[in-house]
Amino acid sequence: MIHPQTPLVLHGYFRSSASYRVRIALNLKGLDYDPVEVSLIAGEQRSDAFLEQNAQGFVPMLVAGDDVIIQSMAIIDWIDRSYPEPRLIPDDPMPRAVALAQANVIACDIHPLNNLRVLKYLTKDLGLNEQTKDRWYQHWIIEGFEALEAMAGEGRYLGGDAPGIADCCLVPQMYNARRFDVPLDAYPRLVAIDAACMEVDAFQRAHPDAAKPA
Ligand SMILES: N[C@@H](CCC(=O)N[C@@H](CS)C(=O)NCC(=O)O)C(=O)O
Repeated sequence: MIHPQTPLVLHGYFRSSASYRVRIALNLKGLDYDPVEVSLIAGEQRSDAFLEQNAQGFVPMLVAGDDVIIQSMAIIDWIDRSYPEPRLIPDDPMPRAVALAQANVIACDIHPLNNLRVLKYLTKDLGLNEQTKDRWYQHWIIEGFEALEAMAGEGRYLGGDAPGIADCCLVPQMYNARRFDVPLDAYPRLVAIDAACMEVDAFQRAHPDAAKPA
């Protein structure tokens, strides 16, 4: 178990949904951390200093004492193993598989197709206009949300009675969906779960509007 006093520093960007997931997880655990804003717009994730710690050049990156952890799902798993209460990823094999499958619909099958470098490639390298790029963006959310709506259980949260790793992924993805005008009427379970999460202080404090530097 990690020492409770180990300082945690989260390198992220207020609007990055992968960073948003980790902010939620840290807040749900009641952990204090120092946020370091990495401006993706200014390209700070590509600076030599950042690449030295994170060869992939992505946010989020969590620094815990002398350790550097990258990839939001690995970071949430590390947090969950280091600070076990409340659990974000169940221990039992079947609930664990369900939670990770729900989370991965977003983390593996929606988000990577829509992140900044993909959108830049579509517009700058392949010459897509803004309207076509937005259609691309919406398409992958709609396809993923159709599946996730069917996979959502009866609980207040995707995690059941308490928020879990899939809720950490859902709320930022809903934020992105709204930013890109994806109609959400077809996903009443996801809308209700998102609303339930947003009643929880840990989710409210992680919102991009709260994380945005002054
Ligand atoms: N699979 C990674 C994805 C991280 C990712 O895509 N981060 C985006 C922001 S949400 C980023 O840093 N983009 C920088 C870029 O595309 O240059 C994770 O879950 O951490």
